[in-house]
Amino acid sequence: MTKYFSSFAISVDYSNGKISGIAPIQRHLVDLKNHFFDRKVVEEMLSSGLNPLIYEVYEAFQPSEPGHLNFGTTVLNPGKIGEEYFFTKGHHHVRDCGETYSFFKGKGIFLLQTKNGETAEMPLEAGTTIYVPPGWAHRMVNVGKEELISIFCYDAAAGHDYGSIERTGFAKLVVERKDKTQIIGNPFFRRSDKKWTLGEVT
Ligand code: S6P
Ligand code: ZN
Repeated sequence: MTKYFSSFAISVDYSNGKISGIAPIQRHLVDLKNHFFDRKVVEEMLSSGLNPLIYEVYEAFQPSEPGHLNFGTTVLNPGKIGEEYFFTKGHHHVRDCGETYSFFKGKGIFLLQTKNGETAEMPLEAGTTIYVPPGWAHRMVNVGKEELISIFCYDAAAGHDYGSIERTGFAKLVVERKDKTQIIGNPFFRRSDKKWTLGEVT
């Protein structure tokens, strides 16, 4: 017999992405130390006690079974580590499913890639809605001066695979060079054994 759960409403503050009654998951630099390209800057910052808050996720979790949806907001702060703009870790879903993101504040780049090596990038601003099809890893990058804020929604049974991205990296990096935002190839993509240093970016 189908088990029905109660409906409910949440209140999102569209000025800052906070959802009342939900404690955010916080990701600081230390949580992304294996994701940023310039490991030397990461190590210098952490060893001198600098551990900025990169982003927060306010998520209304449902039972992780088919039929339910998880939804919430992501608030990605502005900033850079070396030349590379702040970003979310990025992940595949364990059980392939689609996901939507609707952006209502800030400016960014959305990065997608499949395990077969296909990639896609999309510019983000208030009003942009992204559809992430099943099979595509996804990451957002904040290239603006204010928070990049979005609402997401995905299958509650999807699960998250962060390990694949941690091992391979993203195929594309988003950096500021010569006062310009640039999307460049990651020369160490799929080279998790390699010690990254910024001087080696080509
Ligand atoms: C979950 C959905 C978002 C992200 C959030 C942070 O499938 O994509 O809730 O969790 O945007 O990104 P990440 O890569 O750290 O989970
Ligand atoms: Zn996702």
